[in-house]
Amino acid sequence: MRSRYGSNIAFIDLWANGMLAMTGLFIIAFLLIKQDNKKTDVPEPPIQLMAVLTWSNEGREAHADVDLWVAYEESGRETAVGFRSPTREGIALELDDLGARTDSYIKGGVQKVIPINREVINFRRIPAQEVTVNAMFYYANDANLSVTATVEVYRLNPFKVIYEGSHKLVGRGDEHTYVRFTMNEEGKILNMNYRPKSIVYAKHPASSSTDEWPAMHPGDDEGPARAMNLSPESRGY
Ligand SMILES: [Ca+2]
Repeated sequence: MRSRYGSNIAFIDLWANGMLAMTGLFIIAFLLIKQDNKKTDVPEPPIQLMAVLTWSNEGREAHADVDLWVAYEESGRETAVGFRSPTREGIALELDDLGARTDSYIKGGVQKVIPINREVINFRRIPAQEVTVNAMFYYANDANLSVTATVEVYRLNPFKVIYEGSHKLVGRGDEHTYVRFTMNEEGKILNMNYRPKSIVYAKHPASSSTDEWPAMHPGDDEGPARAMNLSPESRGY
């Protein structure tokens, strides 16, 4: 009996130690799995919103220069992002596409054109108040040319098409409001409308800071059109 009792104690000790070892291995394996999962987590995208302008790359429209503009209000102050003020507070124009002129290159002595007319403004954050998205027909060799320009606005996390639409810009200097929208911090649309609101020709709402739209000079009270110097020569035409 005694020896049988002693043998049971030894067995229980062995079993308990085995279970302890198994539990330890399980915890280590679990931690390793968790660490591995961390490595494969999808990082938060650096871009929250994206506004995209495209226009035709065929015929005379291919040579037109159209500009994408975004304006937003925060704390009673309006700021705009476009070719004259390409980076503001985490919102940036990627490239001022001048039409075929921007995309030409020489290969083997022959001029080639990349068939893309596209401007993108990326938002690394969501402005607290209303965002306006406009396009303006800046320049074309033919003063009577009309250009159909398409604007798309995307939220990236999670992905959602906020707006997509086309409009015919009639002649140089024609500006059109595609969409105005307000989002909360989570990216939910709170309000959306299509009422026209000029960014290019708007009066400057603030007084003097050169850091505000449209990077005007102190004392200049004639609005962005003058500050932008809309003459074609200013951009090398
Ligand atoms: Ca442009």
